Amino acid sequence: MHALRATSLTALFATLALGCEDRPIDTLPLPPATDTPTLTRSVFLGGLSSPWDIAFHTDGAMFFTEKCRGLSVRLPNGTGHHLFGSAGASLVASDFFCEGQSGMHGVALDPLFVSNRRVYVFMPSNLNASPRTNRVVRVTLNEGYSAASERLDIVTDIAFKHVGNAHGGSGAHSGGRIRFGNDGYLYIGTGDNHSGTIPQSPTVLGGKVLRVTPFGQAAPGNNAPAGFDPRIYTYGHRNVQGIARRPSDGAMFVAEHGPNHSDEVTRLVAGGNAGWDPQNRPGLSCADGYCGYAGNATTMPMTDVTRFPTALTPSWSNGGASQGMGPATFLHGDQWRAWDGRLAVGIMGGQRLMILTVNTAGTTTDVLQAMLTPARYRALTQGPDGNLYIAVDAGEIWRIVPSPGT
Ligand SMILES: [Ca+2]
Repeated sequence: MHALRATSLTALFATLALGCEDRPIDTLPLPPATDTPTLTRSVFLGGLSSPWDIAFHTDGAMFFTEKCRGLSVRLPNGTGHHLFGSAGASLVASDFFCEGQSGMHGVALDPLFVSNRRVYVFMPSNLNASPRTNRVVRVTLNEGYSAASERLDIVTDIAFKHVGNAHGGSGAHSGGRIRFGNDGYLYIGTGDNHSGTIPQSPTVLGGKVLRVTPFGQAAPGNNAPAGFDPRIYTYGHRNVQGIARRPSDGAMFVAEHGPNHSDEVTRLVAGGNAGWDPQNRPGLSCADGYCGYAGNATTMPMTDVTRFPTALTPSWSNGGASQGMGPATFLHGDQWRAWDGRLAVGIMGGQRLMILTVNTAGTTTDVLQAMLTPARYRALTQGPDGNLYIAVDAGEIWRIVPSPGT
């Protein structure tokens, strides 16, 4: 198991409003500065290789994925086990591989984990040789968290970028975050694979949010348009790497990073089109049929309301250069003080944490920047202790403890 390191420092925060030039800032008053939490950061787990996602059981067991290694668990007593994935795991997946951006990504615990011990991961597989696919795979753990068994692949046909093209190597834009909703269904974010036609395709499971039962069947009420795969909940996405469930009302939001502009947060509505359509069109002819990088926020928008007038309106767009928006989670509990109920969003290229206030209608009304240590923020998950756990690409999982401001 990885060595644990425990360093600590106090992080400072600024209430810097950012990036809201495309919408009026707020009807909600900003909280008094003294109600802003002070955050203390420590390195909870180090020595990891590209950690990608984090999930907790209520007993404090922390599951985490590493892109090329697979699924592991860290127990509250500090011991751990490599459960599923590469050689050395309790359950080896010989079809699992990592390539380019892809590898073992999202992890989620079954809502009934306490009784059924089921854990779900998102990963590429070569069981289908050409094209290879991304899958959502379920395994079952023993009581001691030391062994995984009973693999069941619940979704086997999520689009994977099998070969490179003019826009990047194979494995790009797989999406990969998975989260259960309050409704008990699993939400699966997928990516466009640098394909012009996938996001609006009614049948190819890339550039989508899927919503399925724990056995992978289409969830009732997905409201996909006629002719669509019934597992599709929303479509027209670029690369869904953040999914957040709002505890107060169960609303689901996604965070996506834009091509070279327009990172977006979007509240999901069943059957909705998020408006990304990077295919050739009159006046544009793009290498390999993908125009995702051929334009700007006007000519190749992340939400194209000219082509799709009823597209889902983003909750928030940064309105400028993309800074690599990735994971997102709602902070909840009194310990977060004025940030209770706000959406934390991790920025990878921009190497910071953003704190968004999202009203009940789903609109972002103010944006703060948390002045934490710069890093590529890959995963955000609140633990059962009420603290925020952050995976960063540099190979660490941080614990962020809020305390009253001064
Ligand atoms: Ca959009």
